[in-house]
Amino acid sequence: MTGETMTALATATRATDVAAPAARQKLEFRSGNEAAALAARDIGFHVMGYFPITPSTEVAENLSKMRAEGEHEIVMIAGDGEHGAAGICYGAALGGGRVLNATSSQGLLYSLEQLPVQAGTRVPMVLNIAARAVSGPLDIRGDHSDIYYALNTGWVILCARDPQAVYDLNFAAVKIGEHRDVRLPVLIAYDGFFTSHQKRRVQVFDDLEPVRRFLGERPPMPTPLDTGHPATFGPYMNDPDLINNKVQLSQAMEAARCVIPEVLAELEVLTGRAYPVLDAYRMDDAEVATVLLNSAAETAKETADELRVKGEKVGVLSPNVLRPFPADEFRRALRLVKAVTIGDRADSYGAGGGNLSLEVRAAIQIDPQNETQVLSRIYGLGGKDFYGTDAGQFFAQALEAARSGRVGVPFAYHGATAGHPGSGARPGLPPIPAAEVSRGMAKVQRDEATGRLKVELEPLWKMTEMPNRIGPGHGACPGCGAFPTLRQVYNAMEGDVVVLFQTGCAMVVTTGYPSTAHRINYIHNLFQNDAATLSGLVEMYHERVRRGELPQSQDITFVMISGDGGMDIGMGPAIGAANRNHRMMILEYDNQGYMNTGAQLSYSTPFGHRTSTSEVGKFLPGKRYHHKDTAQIFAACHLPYVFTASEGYPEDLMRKVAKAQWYAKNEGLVYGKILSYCPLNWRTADDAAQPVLQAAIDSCFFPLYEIEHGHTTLTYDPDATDRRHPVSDWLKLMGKTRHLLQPANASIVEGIQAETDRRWARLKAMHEHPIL
Ligand SMILES: Cc1ncc(C[n+]2csc(CCOP(=O)(O)OP(=O)(O)O)c2C)c(N)n1
Ligand code: SF4
Ligand SMILES: [Mg+2]
Repeated sequence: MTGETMTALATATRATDVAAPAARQKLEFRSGNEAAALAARDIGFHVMGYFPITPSTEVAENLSKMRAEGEHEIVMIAGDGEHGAAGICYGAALGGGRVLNATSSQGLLYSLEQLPVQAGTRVPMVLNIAARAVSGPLDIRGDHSDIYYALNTGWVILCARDPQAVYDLNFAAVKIGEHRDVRLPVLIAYDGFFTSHQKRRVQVFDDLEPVRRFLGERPPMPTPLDTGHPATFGPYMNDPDLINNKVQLSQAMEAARCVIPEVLAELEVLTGRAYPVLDAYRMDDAEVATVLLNSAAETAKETADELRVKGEKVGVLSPNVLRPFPADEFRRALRLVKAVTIGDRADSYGAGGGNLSLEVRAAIQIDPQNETQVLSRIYGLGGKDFYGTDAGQFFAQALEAARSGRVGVPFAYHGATAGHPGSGARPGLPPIPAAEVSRGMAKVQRDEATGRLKVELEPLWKMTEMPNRIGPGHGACPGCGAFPTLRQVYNAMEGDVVVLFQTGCAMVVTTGYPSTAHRINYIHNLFQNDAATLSGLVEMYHERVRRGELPQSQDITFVMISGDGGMDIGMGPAIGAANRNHRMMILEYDNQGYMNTGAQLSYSTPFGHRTSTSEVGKFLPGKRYHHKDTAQIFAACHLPYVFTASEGYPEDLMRKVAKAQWYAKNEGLVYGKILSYCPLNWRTADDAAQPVLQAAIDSCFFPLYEIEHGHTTLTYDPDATDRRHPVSDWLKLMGKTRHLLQPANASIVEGIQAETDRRWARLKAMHEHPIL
């Protein structure tokens, strides 16, 4: 190492151990998500509102595990979607306690409208973002397209480049947001997967006393819980006042500009780690620089070291604070820099650069002495790795600009490829013509006496000849019930079918680009809005047929396939579509959890069941409330047809699907809930679907019935066949419920039994009643 290199390293302002810390700490090996959860535990938030989404889900999962072991007392509330979760957080924060959330990507976008409300009413809380690409197309890996959407919301935004920073900055976030001059919510952005999942050494507080002193109590703020001082939170406000409200928000952000360095300095005393507002690495004498956010900056630092050894005067700038934007710091840092490449992990399409690039350019533009040449590059989208060689190219381009005094290409995408022009789509199975799958497996007739439909089904063995509208080769787990379910659904359907799959296992494992297992037209949209999407398509179809633009003979059936989770987050639009009674089917395969994201609780998860967000331990016995009765919710929309079914009863299921298709074509919206096996997360054997589903049905936990024009009919009655068993016979078959058989959890089993009996008795009464 040269003398120059050593000096430069010593003056680097990277977050490193800089002083003996005031708080005792211990070394752990943790990921960014674990670090966020540990920080939450150590801060002792009152409430967490959340909704699972990769890659931030582990924050809630880790906290659920810790809660089960009694390591914290945070009240954890799973929202019905991120919009709901953000609302939970806002309400809880208005209540005067400390509040936490964690999300990513579409989750942030789905909650986005809540963010300015919270900033505008000045209600602090902390939101961790494991940054991930925004749809579409759907990509679960990391870039910064989500956090850039939050730039204009009025939240303070801190950037955590590694798990240690995630841990440390959570403490800073609480204190900054609650400062009397700031009173703003704070977002901490760290890179999805690169930081959220990669384990690093993390110093964790071993003595919370100094931490408590650092944080202090949450200062009192106006709250609707103070009934002695009634106040109006969120009044209707027009001109001339709204602009003044925004001035105050702007002033709060300016105050944060002063408060943040103070808090970070206190944090440094506490932890021994420094977080300058703008992290400047080897910038003292740098003539060329690159500007990057978060983990990519750490990669570039290593490249800068290598270039320094070769005598190039290069450095790296990377903000630890994105809002308020450190414009002064950038101006100072770039004053003597001849050329800089600014990398954005998200584009601001049509603006000639991503937000970081635009803002740095704006910052230096007002400095008359600044002559820095700027190159804007978009890199690393959708989780594309950023290696030292990429950083090397950024430096090389800036070095060239510095030498020549001109920028050849001011704006470009870095790392995009032309693909394989002319190679065409990879051949898969050919599309399946309607005639090939219209073999009359189910004949539907209306019974004129009752007005109900009767279905005559071909024997099951004949069904095996039916070509499947889903090709083989999808990536589901062995034993997965989603695909036998879909096979049965398709077997009973005739003609052209257009499907919309909501996000979930069945979607993810069938459409990994550039392949698809779907041999018919398939759509995917965000599952918080899919029913609305399909309803739009249905209406366009009928209108174009009416106008003679499409042939009536085509006669398409429109089917939405959802998981039970999709019927949580997508419930509102589904009810909307049901109330409008579009001619379409909504079929839910219910595997009792959000399986695609790692088995978190859904509202359909039964009481007491273990999921990764309703953990089991000394202090938590699984999910705390009963499963949602989605079929009855849709029944209350007075649809022509509602049914429940299970892949374990194929004939019953196919009969109902045939009826459903008839109603969806002729009358309006149909909803069906189908119990579907998930060996991975039910913790059962791959080949045990039959006994487990049978036990769920025989215990009356999952009754099989249909509601035709408001008339309820049980299609299988375990009482009548003397097959009824207690729910415990079903619970003992699954790993996720085995804990319920311990004597300590007897009251939960009694609770499940009582609720099952109550719902069953109600259904039976409806079945027997001539009107219901
Ligand atoms: C707005 C938004 N929030 C969260 C997610 C993450 N997510 C993808 S699939 C899924 C769960 C789906 O559960 P379910 O509908 O039951 O289908 P399953 O995975 O069980 O088949 C979640 C939470 C997302 N894609 N978008
Ligand atoms: S996790 Fe469950 S639902 Fe998802 S593919 Fe595996 S078995 Fe099927
Ligand atoms: Mg599910």
